Amino acid sequence: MQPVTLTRYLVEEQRAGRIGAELRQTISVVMRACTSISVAVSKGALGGVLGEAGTGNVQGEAQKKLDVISNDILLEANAWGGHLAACASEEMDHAVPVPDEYPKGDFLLLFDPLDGSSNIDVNVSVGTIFSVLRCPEGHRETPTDADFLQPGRQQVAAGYCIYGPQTMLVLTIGHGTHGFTLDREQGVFVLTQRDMRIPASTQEFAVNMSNQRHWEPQMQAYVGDLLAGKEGARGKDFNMRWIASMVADVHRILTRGGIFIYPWDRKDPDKAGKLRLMYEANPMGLLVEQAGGLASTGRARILDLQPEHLHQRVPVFLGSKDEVEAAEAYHAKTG
Ligand code: AHM
Ligand code: MG
Repeated sequence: MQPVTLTRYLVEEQRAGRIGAELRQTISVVMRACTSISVAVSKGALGGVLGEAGTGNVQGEAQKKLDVISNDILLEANAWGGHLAACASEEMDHAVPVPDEYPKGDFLLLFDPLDGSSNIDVNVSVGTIFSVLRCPEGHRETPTDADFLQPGRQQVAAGYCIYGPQTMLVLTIGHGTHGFTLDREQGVFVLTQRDMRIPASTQEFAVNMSNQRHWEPQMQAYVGDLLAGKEGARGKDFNMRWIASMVADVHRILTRGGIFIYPWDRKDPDKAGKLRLMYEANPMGLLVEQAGGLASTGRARILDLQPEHLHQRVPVFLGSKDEVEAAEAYHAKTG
């Protein structure tokens, strides 16, 4: 049987009436950009792309050279196609409308150009995360930050491209979550995991345990019971994995189940945690829900949150359904 390429998958989805031509083009362009980022990432020291850029982003984090390179590749690739009205990025203060010389399209694109980039210099998997929203009626010519502030359930597509031993795209257009592997010789993504499903129950969790002492009591109690294993309230042993690269941790969960947690902690007066709602939690949340899992703040569904600003942060609990529900039950208790 002929392999199903990403192009063919998207054409068939368009024929089935599940996406329009502009959204198909948007996804294709993002994937072209990700193919270029994959090449830059894989060159490493040979391409002179490792190390700090010497600049900071809007959240005051030091940017790596590859953060800046990846952001520029995505912006450039998406400027002229006529499918977008504007882009917003974790690495830029405000949304950037499509330049005036090009036609504007119906969609808004958000991205974290290189998530987990603190891992890049040690040759651990990193990735690009993206989310697509519809531009509100009548705002296409003059889109602003406010046009992006839509709940995650309104995303029309979301995905990530992981740059690991294989470069893979994991994509949803709201009809299941599917995995595509980059055939590096041909330069095409091939459908390799149709309809990824996250097992409902799990014995694996992912969290940065070094923050344990800063967590709220509910989170302490929940993880305490995971660590207590068979002898504790949960009655089973749990294993732990933490790659510190969200794409890699979520990819493992989409492949074999688990729960990924980045809670808020007392170091953060806003009680929001580290991860960004618009660039990380929403797209990953949609992918996980479309694979049968859950994505929660510990107290509410992530995809129902009304964003207040572009770079908003949010606590994240996502993955196997039964385990996210178990974590929510601990957080429902007052303490
Ligand atoms: P980044 O977008 O600046 O790379 O930060 C997000 C990353 C996630 O990929 C990962 O889950 C998390 O930060 C790791 O944080 P920590 O270093 O606190 O373990
Ligand atoms: Mg990130």
